[in-house]
Amino acid sequence: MDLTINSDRLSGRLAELSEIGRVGETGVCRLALSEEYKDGMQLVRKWMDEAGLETRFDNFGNLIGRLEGKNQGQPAVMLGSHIDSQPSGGRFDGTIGVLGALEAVQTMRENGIQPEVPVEVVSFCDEEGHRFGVGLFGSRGILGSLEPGELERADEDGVTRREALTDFGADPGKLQESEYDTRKISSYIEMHIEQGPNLQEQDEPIGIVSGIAGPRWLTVTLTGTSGHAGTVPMPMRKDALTGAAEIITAFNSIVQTEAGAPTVGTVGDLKVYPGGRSIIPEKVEFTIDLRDSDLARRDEYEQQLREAVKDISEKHGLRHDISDDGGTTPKEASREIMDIMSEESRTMNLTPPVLMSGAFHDASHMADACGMGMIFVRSKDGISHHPDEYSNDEDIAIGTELLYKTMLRLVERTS
Ligand code: HGY
Ligand code: MN
Ligand code: MN
Repeated sequence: MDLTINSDRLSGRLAELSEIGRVGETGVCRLALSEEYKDGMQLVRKWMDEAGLETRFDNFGNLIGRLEGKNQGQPAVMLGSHIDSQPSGGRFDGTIGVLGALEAVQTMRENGIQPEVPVEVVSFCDEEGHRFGVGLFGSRGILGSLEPGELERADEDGVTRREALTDFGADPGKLQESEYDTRKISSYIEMHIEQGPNLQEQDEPIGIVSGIAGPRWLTVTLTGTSGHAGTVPMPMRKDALTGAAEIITAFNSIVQTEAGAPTVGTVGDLKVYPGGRSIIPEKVEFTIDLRDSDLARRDEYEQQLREAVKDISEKHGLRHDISDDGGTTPKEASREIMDIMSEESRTMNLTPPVLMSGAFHDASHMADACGMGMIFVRSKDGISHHPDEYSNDEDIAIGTELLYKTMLRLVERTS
């Protein structure tokens, strides 16, 4: 395919960024605001500077590169994603969106095209939410959508987000200075790996996203009575882990109530206290990740889960607590941006399939501020959040070419 973007430069940068925080041959651990994250952001900033963007870090730990348009003061077209990763993540999740966005803007400049309106490339801080337990921090931050107490959330070493932001060089006392007047953003587009099997099954390099499922995050804590595993008779036990096991099995059934629905439920982390082969578990803490494209169905399933926690806890004589870790509601992509992506795809002799995103993205929150569009790039075997995550250079280049063409259509219009 004839490409306008420089695919060698793009794949070279992706390979170089993948070395920062590399784990094993192909994995990445670049947790938000970690040293690896800082190194990665500095490298991306260097490339943004080389591309002629005006760069800055904001107080949420976001990196923003800006190119002025012919018409000062016009709302900007924003392109972005993230370079923070899961602890045993892959090297494509988020990074292709940041580097693809930079490649699109750099190509526009190198072709002597000055946009009518400003363009911003953003590498959002802590999309994944692993280190402090809640994600989409940087994109929620610029929109003024943080929950109370988020800066006090601590990682497993007890370092708070506030301390980590300060170490990063941000000023968590001045977050408001980094918030956007959303009238200053006209649209947001993001390229991301699909992280699912659909494009591979349809043998398509890219897809156009119609919407993003909304995750609901909870933490369930069950407390019973510890005791000697050899001496406490079964009828007398208040075993927190037995209760947790029953609740998790119930949750797994609840989310599969409606055959064919895209609802998914995951318990990804579970801690047992005090822990030990010969000790009856006193306390268990586990995470809930419940996602759906239909908010009413998700709310119904959440209610059923809450009832199951209550009933099963009573059955086992356990105290229970369910803490709210937030999430997002399901979001729709802009029809107008989807149509532009389809039109531009046809100039590339492509007809990308339209599909939902089960994964959330920074686009989930940007959709609250402006028209949002996403381009998916094929994931090998649908693997993600794993070192075996893989997308090939050619598919990434095709996705970036469409991102470039879509951006050109959006930046030529003044509002
Ligand atoms: O979990 C997610 O959906 C995202 O990839 N962090
Ligand atoms: Mn991601
Ligand atoms: Mn991810």
